[in-house]
Amino acid sequence: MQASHSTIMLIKQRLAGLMATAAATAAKSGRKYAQDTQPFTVLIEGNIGSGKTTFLNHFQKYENDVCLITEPVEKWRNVNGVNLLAKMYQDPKKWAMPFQSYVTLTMLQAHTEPTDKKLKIIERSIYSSRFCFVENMFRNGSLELGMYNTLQEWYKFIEESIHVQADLIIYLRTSPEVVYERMRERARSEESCVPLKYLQELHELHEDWLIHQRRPQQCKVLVLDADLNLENISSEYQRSETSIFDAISGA
Ligand code: DCM
Ligand code: MG
Repeated sequence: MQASHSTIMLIKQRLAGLMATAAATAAKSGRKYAQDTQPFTVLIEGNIGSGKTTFLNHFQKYENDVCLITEPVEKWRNVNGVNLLAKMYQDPKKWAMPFQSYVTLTMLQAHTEPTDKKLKIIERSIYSSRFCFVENMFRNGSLELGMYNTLQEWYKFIEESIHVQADLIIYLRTSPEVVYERMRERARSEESCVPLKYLQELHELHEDWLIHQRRPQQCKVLVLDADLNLENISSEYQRSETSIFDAISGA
């Protein structure tokens, strides 16, 4: 009980600290926090098990020129000894809110982390949290209206005061049935309770945002067929590499 409360307080304090710095910077200069600090940035989006981490690993060979930021799952699994990812799946009504607050903090750290590389590739973003995961958690009752509204107020404030660089989104598009099988094969212990229905809902929200454009659009979207297995996906990887390098040279 004590540990839960102090973890939630710690997350709130850290997020508030970052926001205070951002607000002070924006107010003083009329500019957003982290503005003009970021290189050409690619966001890798897709359902759970769509192959985002594998995709990022493909770019390891360019590590001298590319800043690769994998999704901070390890941070979510260990917030000073507390596994927030597991708690969120075990007791979503209690833990979805602190979990998504912490995801927001860690994604902002990824978006604003300085680098001298000329390309940054990030696994997921604050946008997929907002448009897909948080939306879904509200719809399925894990987030109450007051919690959801609080997160929306944070997103609004972040939008006004923090620069989130996004030059290209690569959408690893999959079928829910395919990623369900992959998720079960990967067998991440926290996800053992995730049903196919959850992946279908997340799929529809990704489609609404990245295909049907029912959400604000951040930048150009490149859609890859990520149902393909590892042996057959190399031509899709090649296509994305070409798009990234073309976009950078045209930028
Ligand atoms: N996740 C979540 N909310 C977010 C981002 C991620 O609930 N805003 C969850 C989904 C997965 C895990 O975190 O269980 C990340 O795994 P993956 O990278 O395979 O999608
Ligand atoms: Mg991953």
